[in-house]
Amino acid sequence: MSGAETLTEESVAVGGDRFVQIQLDESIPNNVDLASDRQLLRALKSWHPNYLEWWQDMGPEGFQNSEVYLRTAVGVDPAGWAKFGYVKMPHYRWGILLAPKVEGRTIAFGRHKGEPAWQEVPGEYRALLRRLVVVQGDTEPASVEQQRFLGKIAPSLYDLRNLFQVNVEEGRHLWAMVYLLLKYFGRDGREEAKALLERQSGQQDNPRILGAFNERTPDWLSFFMFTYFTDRDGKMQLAALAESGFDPLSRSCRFMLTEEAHHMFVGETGVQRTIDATCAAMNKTGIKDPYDVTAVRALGVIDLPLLQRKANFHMAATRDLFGSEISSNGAEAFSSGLKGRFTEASLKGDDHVLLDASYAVTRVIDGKLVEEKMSALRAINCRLLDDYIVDCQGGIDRWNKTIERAGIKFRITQPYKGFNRCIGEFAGHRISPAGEVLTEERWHEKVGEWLPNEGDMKFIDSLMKPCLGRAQYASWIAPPRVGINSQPGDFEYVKIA
Ligand code: BYC
Repeated sequence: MSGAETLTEESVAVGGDRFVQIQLDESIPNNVDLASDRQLLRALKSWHPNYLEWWQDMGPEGFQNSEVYLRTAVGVDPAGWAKFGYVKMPHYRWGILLAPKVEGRTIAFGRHKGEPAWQEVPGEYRALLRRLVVVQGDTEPASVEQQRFLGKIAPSLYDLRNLFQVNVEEGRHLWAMVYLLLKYFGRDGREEAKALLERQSGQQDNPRILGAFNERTPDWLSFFMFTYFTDRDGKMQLAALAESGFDPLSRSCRFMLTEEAHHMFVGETGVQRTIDATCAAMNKTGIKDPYDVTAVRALGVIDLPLLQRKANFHMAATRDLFGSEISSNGAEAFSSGLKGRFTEASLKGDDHVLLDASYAVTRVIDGKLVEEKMSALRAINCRLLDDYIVDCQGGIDRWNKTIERAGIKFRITQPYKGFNRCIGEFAGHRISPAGEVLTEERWHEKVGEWLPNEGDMKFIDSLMKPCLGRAQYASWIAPPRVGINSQPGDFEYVKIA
């Protein structure tokens, strides 16, 4: 490689007078032979400073000079793909890692079923494929932007570290999609990669593409609900893209799923620990009635009905991320072999082409919920959503076990699929969590019981005070049962600078 194209030891301005030392080809953990791919290096060279600038401006506010105990993906060997150590976030080694190539892999579904998986972009599907990569990529920086103010109100150093772990890994997931854009989509890929750093969550003029990624994540309960429910959409979508006939996309997504598991763990255990603290405080003071909200809140913990309302909000917003239940885009993404169903390759019972297959979709017809047999192809989004709803239940069951064990009569449930939806079959209809179609008037009477109301948000806000001493936890959340990478209870997960 010529000196001009070597990206070692370069100082890059990242806005104002901030300089970050980068050694691009050496410091990026990768298994894509980056060092010998001149074109890709050149494209990354112009994108990377913009990424660092975005991270400084839109990433976690404060803490950029703090040493954080982070996991860094350094390879794809299941036995040792990551290493742990203290790192300042702007120096995190965001890498480009693809799951190992499966020799002889064929396309498992759609009209190209049985053909060899594509190693290059199939020309006839270029625009659709690029759109899928861009939508996936857009969600990653969006979530970092949504969470950027949470550090200042973290309930512990352990949680602060987990937040930053999720943030840097979402950053790496952006890299994974940018790699595909820069490597396979030429000039328009470079433009799309640039635009991924320009759209901003919640911004009026240039918002993020999908609705839920423009919502605020104003508090830690929202963060835990987001990482349990919305990162699980990430899991489902990545799993569907991991089935792709475009092999580089499949391999990227397969590796991203490895990291995604920790994000959902943060969500599940975050809610779990919130429930632990609530149940312990209620039992300690002898409060039996979970609806005695005034008494429960006076203990500095979050009442269970409020937890349910928060869960309702996040479940509905996340269900919208699956797109319309009946979608010609979805059908085309499947038929063209770009995006499969959940666990497509191992699904039994149909031909994976689905030209004659049907699928039951619930629709609202004349004010009633009616199940209709639709073309399975056009109902591909509906099916993924149904699979997602099943997948959500495991953690909810574990939360309920804790409540039950504490002897408190309360169950967290999933609201009906059509509750509070803005996209798809149920959009424009008022449907209760129990699945009744309501009048506008009735909805407004009841909505404060089903979704977080102003009083709820004020109360949560009042609890969001930083608690950043070693081994200390805010009143509303219990300590974790085990430390990250088996660290002891008083471990200093973040050395705050
Ligand atoms: N908000 O036929 P339709 C993650 C658009 S999360 C706004 O209904 P389609 C993560 C749609 O783009 C996973 N717009 O649906 C989690 C389309 O626009 P165009 C992210 C929406 O296209 C946590 C039009 O409406 N990955 O990784 O079959 C933290 C008609 O669309 C929405 C993916 O989503 C919405 N909610 O499916 C960090 C995978 N829904 O194209 C990360 C890639 C739809 O006509 N994306 N629209 O201008 C896809 O597979 C599909 O684009 C969708 C939509 C499933 C999103």
